[in-house]
Amino acid sequence: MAMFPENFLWGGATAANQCEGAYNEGGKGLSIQDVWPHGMAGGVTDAPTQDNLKLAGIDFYHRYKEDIALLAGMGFKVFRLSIAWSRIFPNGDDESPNKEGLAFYDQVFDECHKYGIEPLVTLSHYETPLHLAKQYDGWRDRRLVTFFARYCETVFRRYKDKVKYWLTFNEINTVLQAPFMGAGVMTPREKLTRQDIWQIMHHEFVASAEATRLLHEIIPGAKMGCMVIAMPAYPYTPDPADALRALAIEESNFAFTDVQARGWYSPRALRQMEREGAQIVAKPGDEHLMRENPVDFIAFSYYMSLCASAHPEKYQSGGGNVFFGLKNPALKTSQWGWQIDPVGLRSALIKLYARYQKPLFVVENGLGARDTLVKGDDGPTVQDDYRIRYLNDHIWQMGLAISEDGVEVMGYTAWGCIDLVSASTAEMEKRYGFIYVDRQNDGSGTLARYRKKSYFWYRDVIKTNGGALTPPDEEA
Ligand code: BGP
Repeated sequence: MAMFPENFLWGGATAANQCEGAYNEGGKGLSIQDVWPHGMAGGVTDAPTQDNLKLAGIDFYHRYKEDIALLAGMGFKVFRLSIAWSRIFPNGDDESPNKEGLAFYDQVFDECHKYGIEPLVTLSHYETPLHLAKQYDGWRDRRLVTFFARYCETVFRRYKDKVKYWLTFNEINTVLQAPFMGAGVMTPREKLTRQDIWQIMHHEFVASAEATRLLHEIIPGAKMGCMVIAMPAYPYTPDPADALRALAIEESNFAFTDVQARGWYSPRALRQMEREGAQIVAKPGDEHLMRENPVDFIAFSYYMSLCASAHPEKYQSGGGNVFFGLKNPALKTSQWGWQIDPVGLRSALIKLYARYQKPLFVVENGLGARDTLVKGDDGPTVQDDYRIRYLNDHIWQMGLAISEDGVEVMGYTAWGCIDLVSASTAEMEKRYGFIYVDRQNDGSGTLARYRKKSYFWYRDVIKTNGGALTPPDEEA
């Protein structure tokens, strides 16, 4: 059965702060990631510190040619990467852009096109310029809308012949749990009121609409996507109260896509604000701008589903990145406790498409695992059958959503297609790649790249447009 349309965009995804390194080269300013060495597990430092693996990343900044050639070797049609805002505007609020930063991405995009790879660019992937975080408390301040628009306009004009697919904010819904990571807000989460959170969201929504407006004006035919963490929530038991709890979790996620895909807050979100005593401070024209400029497609990351109950204290909790639910006894977990649920991807696709009928794009999915380098016929490699199984089963379910459920999916970019520094734990040894990078948690390693078994597997999947996938093995 042909599961995938002919022009399906197969590829992989990265983010600047997790792979580029060169944190202080080429005129780049500091981003919040440069002073956040241990991710969700730790705090912010005064200045960059040696233990921060992101400062050097995997040195993509200097090795992008080799890396893109390796990705091209798998037949990539699309490569998702982010522009580090602080490479273009070192402080975020500068009047004019940094030429060296602009030139760097020109080279990267040219290199992609050399192999017929379309770049898919995230404008803001957890890397708010540090100055904006310190000086303005990040997206709490309305002025960031102006700074972001200036940045967007600059990169749209510069790359108008090179980039057709764009995303505004990576996993915009993380702002609920992690406003520092998601929105560069320095005020600790516990000190923020619900009013603050709604206001931060509103600023990002306005900025997203303005970015979409600018994109359509500057690059006719280009497509803008929003990007959320999709996480289907299952009721822990058939108790209707549990079902309602699960529904509430999903609705709080839809609150983001509702605004970005439809243009305004849903009646449910407006009621919730009212209940919480929150009143968004909007400018005249915000509503019009947002209603007139919804995104063209909906992109999302999918790693796991979660379970919900009206009585969570009765059950064990499960692991997760930013959102945590209850442990689902029907599922296995990754080495980091993330629940592995390929069918959940199909259900996320069905739900999002039913709600919006806009094209979807799976822009992150993958298994973070510890890999062991072994001797292969062709040099060092990793026998990562566990990763192949994970990806195979997820992609299979995505195929079913397309072929059986009629969902329109533009493409699939496997997360961390080349090993990089993890976002939540800031470590190197949580690896997602088809390509192994010799860098360890203590910072040691040669940075050499080696192709894993999954590299050749994914190459076949792409070459056969999904024909090389195998039906999920119930026993595996
Ligand atoms: C998403 C982020 C990515 C990425 C991925 C995997 O939440 O958008 O940046 O890293 O999760 O998470 P982690 O790196 O924590 O394993």
